[in-house]
Amino acid sequence: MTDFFANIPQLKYEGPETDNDFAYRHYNPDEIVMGKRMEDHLRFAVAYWHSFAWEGGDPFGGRTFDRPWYGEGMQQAKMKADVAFEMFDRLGVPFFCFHDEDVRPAGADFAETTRNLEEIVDYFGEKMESSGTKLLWGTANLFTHRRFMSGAATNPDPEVFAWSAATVKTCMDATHKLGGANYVLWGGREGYETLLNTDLTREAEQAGAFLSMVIDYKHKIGFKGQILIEPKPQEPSKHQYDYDVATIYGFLKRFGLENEVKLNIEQGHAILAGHSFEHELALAGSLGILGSIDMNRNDYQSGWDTDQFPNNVPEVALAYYEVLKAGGFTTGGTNFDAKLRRQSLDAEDLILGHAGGMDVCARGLKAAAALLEDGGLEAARDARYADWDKPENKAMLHSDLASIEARVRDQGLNPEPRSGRQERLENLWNRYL
Ligand code: XUL
Ligand code: CO
Repeated sequence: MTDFFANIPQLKYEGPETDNDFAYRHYNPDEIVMGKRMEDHLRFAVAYWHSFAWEGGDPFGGRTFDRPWYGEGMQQAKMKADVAFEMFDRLGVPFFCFHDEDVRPAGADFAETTRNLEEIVDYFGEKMESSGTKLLWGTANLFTHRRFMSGAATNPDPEVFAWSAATVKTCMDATHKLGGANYVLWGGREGYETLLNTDLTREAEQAGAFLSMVIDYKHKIGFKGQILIEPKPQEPSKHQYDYDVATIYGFLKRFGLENEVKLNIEQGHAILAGHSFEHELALAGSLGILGSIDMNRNDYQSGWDTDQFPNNVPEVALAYYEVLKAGGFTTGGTNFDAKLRRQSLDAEDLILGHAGGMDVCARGLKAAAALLEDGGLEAARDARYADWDKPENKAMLHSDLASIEARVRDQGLNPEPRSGRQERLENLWNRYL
């Protein structure tokens, strides 16, 4: 036991009327929503990097946090793990997620770095066993070290490709050993700073080959988890190849991998791509590649990936509506890819950031479920397209322009516009928020 969270109790559901800051007002793990426990719908995970590895820096200033585990040794890495698992327990979150870089010190060479990772994986294994906390996903950090400055799989230097492939193998081994439900690939520097020095054709071929090897390795080791790609349009690179859901789907089709890979969709990344979160989720749902979500929010004025905890119930409700409509999470879940503001220095800030985010998600989920159960939105949508179910209209999709022209003439078609009823549907939504 560390004393980092001393004086902070384990959080329980106390209902909306409680005045206890260290309690849930809406997140009630056992409450049944659409036939399933709330905990099993939301599948919350803590992101190790933001809560335990990030030091509060921004582009203009360094560390603001002061944590007893900061440093480069294995001792520090283990203390960090002790505190992390204490937080999972205080919050009652069922899952966590990590990059290799978040959890182990780098060694002098690849072999030592891998040994450090394996030692921490064993340490995690014991803690997961005794606490019941599970791994939502593992991933490799292929973006922080200077060797990745020109990309990982898409690097012009084949030795960096090799280093990256070897690193992903070790991180897949770690994830597999810990029973991870998914493995994530976020292409932080898979993109470019300038087209003047970039060969798009080669870089796409390298990325396709890399992903194929990841999938082959998954099958070779019998990893049953889902491989997920996380879209983001830019930052750190000026342009990232995994721009958004549609772009990744095109990439997967190009390399014949669309049945092997799903997506981990992040709120803030959707906004950076010029979409809404619900747009990205709806599109992934319709393409059958909605896997998991990174929940957070961006500051809409700054234009950066600010990774704040969610605090906007209507937005979150729209997102969970799409998740529920797609059938809910199977291997996926709600990972808080969210960090404190750099002035939030205290241990309790970490707890309260997550607790507030969990309550916001719980409210969003309940609103989404209520609207889905109401059925009004889906009924209105079905009614809008109902004429397409008539045989003569359905047949048109397999017809040809000349036959359709003949039909328009013969039947004297002259379509009358009909209302899209947007305000009525917005009012319907509002009843559930
Ligand atoms: C970066 C980001 C990553 C991925 C995992 O914007 O979202 O933390 O979630 O590498
Ligand atoms: Co993310």
